[in-house]
Amino acid sequence: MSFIIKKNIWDLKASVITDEKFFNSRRKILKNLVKGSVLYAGLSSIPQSAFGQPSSYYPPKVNDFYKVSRSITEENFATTYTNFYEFGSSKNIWRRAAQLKTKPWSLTIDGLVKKPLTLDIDDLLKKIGGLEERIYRFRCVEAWSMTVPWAGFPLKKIISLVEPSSDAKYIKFETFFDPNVAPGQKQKWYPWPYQEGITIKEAENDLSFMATGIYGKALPNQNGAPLRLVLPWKYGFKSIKSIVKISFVSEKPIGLWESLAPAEYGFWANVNPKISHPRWSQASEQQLGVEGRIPTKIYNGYAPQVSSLYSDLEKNLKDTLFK
Ligand SMILES: Nc1nc2c(c(=O)[nH]1)N[C@H]1C(S)=C(S)[C@@H](COP(=O)(O)O)O[C@H]1N2
Ligand SMILES: [Mo]
Repeated sequence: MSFIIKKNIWDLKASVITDEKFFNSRRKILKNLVKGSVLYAGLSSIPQSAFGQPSSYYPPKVNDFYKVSRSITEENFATTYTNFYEFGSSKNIWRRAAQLKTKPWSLTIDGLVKKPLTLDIDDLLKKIGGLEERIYRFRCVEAWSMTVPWAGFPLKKIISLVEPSSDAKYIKFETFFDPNVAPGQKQKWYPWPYQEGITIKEAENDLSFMATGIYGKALPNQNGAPLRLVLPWKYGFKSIKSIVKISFVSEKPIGLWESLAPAEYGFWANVNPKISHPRWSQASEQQLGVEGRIPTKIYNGYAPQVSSLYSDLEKNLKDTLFK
């Protein structure tokens, strides 16, 4: 991201990728381990993971509808090559992100809703009920991509919890602000805290996902613990990390990147191989840990699920739709 990409994926050495068979057998092992620990827990208290969420949440049950025909990205790539500008502009911020305290973690859901809420993430997860796992493609605007199993719940569950009023048209999301923990936030030229927004219609789409985990475990901090958005048909910068506030609003929110460079990182940011970024092509992508490039698909391959959201826009605003 940023105005000039300082490091990019071509620096990464190609490496063996974890194929789905291997991933699934690892999952079985994990599942049995978790079952064992739940039995044991009957004697004392419920075991907690390092990230505070009960380990009995992971790995969650698989939602088979969301699978893909390409290989899962090796976990080590997805968790050590990350964009999280609060901790610096390089991809290698995972050690620094470990400083973030994610327990307790207060989340506020407010704005044009009948039932505003401020609660700890653990209490939110109790209200939500269960978690599920979905394998999604993920495409950064910088033209790298990955394929990862997210754990979490559909964003529309939050909508039904707070009951928005009819004048709520957009949802605005905000990341934490704590420059003592996140040194990137001392850089005053960024309009912190990181902010992003989508329409309520987009939020109601079944693909819109709130992630609390990845690879069958709670999210590591660098991937946006304890709660992040995942919108797999949009460029990655819309998938805001470490959320503390979700507001239902009537006006279109302006994201951090949009406010810095509106011609490069627009509101819709739907993946489109035909519309170049002003400084590079979006026609193809480099998968993390995989040699060679593959063609990028319209809406990142999710057109059947989301193109109806944009039928009006496609007629009227062809060029701005993807910016
Ligand atoms: N708060 C916050 N959220 C963020 C970012 C960020 O810098 N800060 N980077 C975005 C970008 S550009 C991408 S591509 C994805 C990367 O997610 P990942 O690091 O888990 O792959 O997070 C998005 N969410
Ligand atoms: Mo990105």
